[in-house]
Amino acid sequence: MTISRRGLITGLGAGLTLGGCQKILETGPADLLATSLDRFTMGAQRLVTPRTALAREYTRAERSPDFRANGSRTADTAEYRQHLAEGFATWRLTVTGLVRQGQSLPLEALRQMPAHTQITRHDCVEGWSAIGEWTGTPLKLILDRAGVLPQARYVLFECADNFGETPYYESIDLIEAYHPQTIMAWRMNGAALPERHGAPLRLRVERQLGYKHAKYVKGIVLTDDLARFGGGKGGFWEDRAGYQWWAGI
Ligand SMILES: Nc1nc2c(c(=O)[nH]1)N[C@H]1C(S)=C(S)[C@@H](COP(=O)(O)O)O[C@H]1N2
Ligand SMILES: [Mo]
Repeated sequence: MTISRRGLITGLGAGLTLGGCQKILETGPADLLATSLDRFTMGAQRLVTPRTALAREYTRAERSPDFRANGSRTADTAEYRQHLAEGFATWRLTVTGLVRQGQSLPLEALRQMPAHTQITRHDCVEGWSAIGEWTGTPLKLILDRAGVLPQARYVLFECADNFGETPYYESIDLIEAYHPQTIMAWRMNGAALPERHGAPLRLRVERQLGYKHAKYVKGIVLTDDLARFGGGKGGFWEDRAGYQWWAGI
């Protein structure tokens, strides 16, 4: 005799249904329990869906012919000028803080890791948008290489530019950091990342507003406390102008 998979499943289903009916007849609270479990699942799903959803992606033909540069258009320090002149040959991205193994990664090491390309729309709070193609290393791969410690809650990006008096910086939480469209980009529209767009490396965190997309990133810090950095609000514009730390779009 052969028992088909379908037969097994049907049989199992019937048994469960019968069991369920009996249970409800015998004890009312089982039904109540099932309903509240459903409600719980739905609530959890509503909370989770917007965090895991992908940002819309576009076609190459939809790319903006002129992608505006905003904020710093260079990192105006002697150190940065030197790196720019050398084609960033000795430049390093450091990964420090709550990690198992601190990293000091040359651009070449990042380029040798699996890369991801995405064509997305950048939205600045100042009221302009632009569509661009970005290629880079998924932040997740960089974090995995360093080994994020369980106490870590935020990923903080230290930039090479001073905007006004203080260095630009930004931070995101770990859900945003592990999202597949969160990359450290080193190419834009098929060419090396231009100076005004954050060469040699900038964050693309596609479901967040423009100011979260830190340019000229030289350091990544894993932390459990944003209050220790800058003005304590997790980012340059958050400190200075009260912009929302959570800038989801
Ligand atoms: N290091 C650094 N990153 C930055 C800024 C900046 O001034 N310095 N400006 C932010 C703002 S407000 C926006 S809209 C985008 C602009 O990126 P783009 O110049 O590539 O258009 O970068 C963000 N990241
Ligand atoms: Mo912006």
